[in-house]
Amino acid sequence: MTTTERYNAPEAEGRWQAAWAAAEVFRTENDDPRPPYYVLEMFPYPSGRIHMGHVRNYTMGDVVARYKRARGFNVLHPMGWDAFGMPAENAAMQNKVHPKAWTYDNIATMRAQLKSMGLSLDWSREFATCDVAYYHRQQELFLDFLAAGLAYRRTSKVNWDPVDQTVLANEQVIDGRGWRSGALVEQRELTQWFLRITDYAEDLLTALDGLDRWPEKVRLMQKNWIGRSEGLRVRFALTPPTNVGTSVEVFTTRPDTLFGASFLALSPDHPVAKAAAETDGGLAEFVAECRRMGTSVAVLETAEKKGYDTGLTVEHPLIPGRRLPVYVANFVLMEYGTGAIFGCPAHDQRDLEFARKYGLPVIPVVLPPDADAATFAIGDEPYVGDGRLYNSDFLDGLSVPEAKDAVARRLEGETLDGAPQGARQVNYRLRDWGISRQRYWGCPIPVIHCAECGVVPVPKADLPVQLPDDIDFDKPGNPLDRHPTWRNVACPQCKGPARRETDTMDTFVDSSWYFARFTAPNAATPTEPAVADRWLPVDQYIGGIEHAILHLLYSRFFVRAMKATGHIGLDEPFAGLFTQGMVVHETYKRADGTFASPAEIDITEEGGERRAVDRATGQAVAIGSIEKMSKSKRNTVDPSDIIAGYGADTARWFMLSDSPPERDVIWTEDGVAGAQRFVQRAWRLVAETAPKLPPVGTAAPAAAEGTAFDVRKAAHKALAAIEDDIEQLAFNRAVARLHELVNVLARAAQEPFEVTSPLAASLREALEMLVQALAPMMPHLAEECWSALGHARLVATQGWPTVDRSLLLEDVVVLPVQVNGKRRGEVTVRRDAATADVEAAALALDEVRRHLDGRAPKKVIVVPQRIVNVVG
Ligand code: ANZ
Ligand code: ZN
Repeated sequence: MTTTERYNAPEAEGRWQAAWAAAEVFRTENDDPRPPYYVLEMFPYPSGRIHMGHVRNYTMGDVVARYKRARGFNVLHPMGWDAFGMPAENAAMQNKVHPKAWTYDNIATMRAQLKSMGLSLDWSREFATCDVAYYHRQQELFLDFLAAGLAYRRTSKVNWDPVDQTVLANEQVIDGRGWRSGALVEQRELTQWFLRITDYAEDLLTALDGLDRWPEKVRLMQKNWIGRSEGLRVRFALTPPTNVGTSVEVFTTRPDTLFGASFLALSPDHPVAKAAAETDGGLAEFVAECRRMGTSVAVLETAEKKGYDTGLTVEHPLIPGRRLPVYVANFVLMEYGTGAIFGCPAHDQRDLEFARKYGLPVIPVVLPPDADAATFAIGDEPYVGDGRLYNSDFLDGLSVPEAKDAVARRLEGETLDGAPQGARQVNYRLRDWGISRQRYWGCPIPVIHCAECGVVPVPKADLPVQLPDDIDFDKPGNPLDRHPTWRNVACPQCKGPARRETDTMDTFVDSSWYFARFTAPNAATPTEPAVADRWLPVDQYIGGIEHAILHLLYSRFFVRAMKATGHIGLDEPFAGLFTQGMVVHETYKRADGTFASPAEIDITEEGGERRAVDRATGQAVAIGSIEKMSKSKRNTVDPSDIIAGYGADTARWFMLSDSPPERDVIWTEDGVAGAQRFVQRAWRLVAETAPKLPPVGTAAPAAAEGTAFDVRKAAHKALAAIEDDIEQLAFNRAVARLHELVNVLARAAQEPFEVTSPLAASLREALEMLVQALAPMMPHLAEECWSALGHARLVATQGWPTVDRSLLLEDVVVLPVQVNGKRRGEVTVRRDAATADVEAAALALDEVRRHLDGRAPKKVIVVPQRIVNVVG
């Protein structure tokens, strides 16, 4: 027996990566006639180094890409960099390095790391969103959106991060603090650029139903984010009319509770509140206090409900002579509905808190199913369930939906100031997308402000508006604002002195269309529409659940806006979406409370108990909970260390093997060692068996028997199952089947056999199938094995083997045998056995012979694969 050398992964991997690159195996042509398949992983932010989350994400995508390529698709699998954003500026401020240099250096490092993973990417399509060539086309898109009315400018209250000195989106404010700086967020009035995503609110919502290859969870999150609600606008007459207006309009989703109304509440920013504050110092003070507190949803939900009685009153629209007090309240948002509400304390939590605080009436009007109208009362909790209306005049006895409809119909018929008093309305929680950022490292918004002409778009011929390189970060704030020459320009229209817009775009804009740009990365327009339409939607998009809302929603909006402006012909960017779980690891804590990294400790195991010590000091270290890998917990493992030590295939295999891809995977040393053992085991099997096999191209025996047959069956069965597994992204199941197959083949290969034997030919077929099935997951090992099996061409260019379905059937069947209609025994025969053989086997049974009393049967009827009937 030959002794085989251990597989030297680090050496072999570099060699195969070079071979793939030289053969340009992963380069994709747009005019390739094969059917297109687009697989994409969310592109990385170039933070400095790749982490295990990247390894997991990109390994999954790569398995799909390699598999689909083998299945005959023209696969697009590109990579790029989400390269604008704050960290580059922070690095500039802290380390005096230019954001551009910092970013491109990081990209170079991370590109090399990704290449060391052996990903089957078309690197010729690579770009970074900070490349001038990319943001040039983004500026073109912006101008088209502007011309189409999809981009506009207005003043709005913004969340201002006083530390980062920038505007934050609502979702970047977490518990009232900036998501990055952690600073308490302030409210400011600023003129901002917006994209009109709300135009598509209904479409973005209803189209979710068609995204049947998206996780249900993500669709639900998007649905809630869009937040559609059906309600009624109701106008209340101010009585007596005042100089601040004659009526106040509210938006309600519960018009059925109108008879339980006990007050009106206005947002501090409501025009009536503002007008009233002019003559009421106390109110002015209250409004100012609300401003300081902010309006992020989180703040509003946790803050104490507070109000100020304006002294104004309105008339109840359904109860003549009933007046309700008008408050200004801190929990009413100006940006939602009409910025005013009626409060029904019996059936709404906030209203109840408010009523208890200010001594307002609590009148229940919906009676729970089993409650008694005479005794039912509201305590600390409002009643928000279903029931029948009572205390409600013409609504009494109606169900909640019936009552809603009845109130709507009644108020639609009434008029106030010459207009209907009520109007049904659909409302969305979704707001237009504020894209202005007061930052340097982003895509400049291509407009010029002229005192004479107003906002003037930069003519397309003058694009790109390039970021200046000579900037200083000595002061906080936007360096573009302080730039002496960049900012001052001639107005494109009147040629007079004007100034550039110094806001740059939210980096979510950059990531909202990169998938389209990959289809024609060098086009002189944002897209080549026909090419984009051929590739898109992305067949399989893979990324983290943290992008379930914003990135995906913005991309869905962008594709619609690009369609409206002629850049693309479809509505949805991603047909299939998969959100992978996280990579988690144990944490280690020293006695002084600091965390130790896995590399700094040694673990020993005694009697099933694991102990950790600090390698440097020998001190005991506590083994803590398993958490997402993070720098702060120091429980990270550097992919480069693993790749340098064990090889990329081991890292890839481990990432695929341990847990279902949607769940978290626990990174352990043992797990990695196990993956490493499998690599060597598969290599030994192939390398030791290969010299005993007949040459490449030897057909497997069609009618094999014994071990030769078992080997063929095992391989074809495994392959068929792995096809399904990969189609369903159930990579861990595919891994388990490959383990099994290696076991079966390793056992078979131990039997003595001649090179001309059926077993030898069957083993060749089975080992080739094994290697081809391994190839999407461990591509380097697969190439090494493929070559050891005598192939001159790369396995990466091989078509997927064809499963012989007949081998998937169970090979034997058990047939009952009847004599004159009574079951007398059974025979076990090959499924494809000839009728005569089945007949002979049945007649050979002792029981059958006995019941025929030694005579020959009159007739034998064989129903193939079912039954044998003997007539005596
Ligand atoms: C009266 C009422 C009675 C309400 C009741 C609820 C329960 P969604 O489903 O999110 O659309 N509301 C309306 N505009 C508001 C604003 N700008 N700021 C704060 N709250 C506002 O919620 C709609 C409900 O939220 C509306 O229905 C209104 O309160 C409140 F038993 O009107 B309701
Ligand atoms: Zn001008």
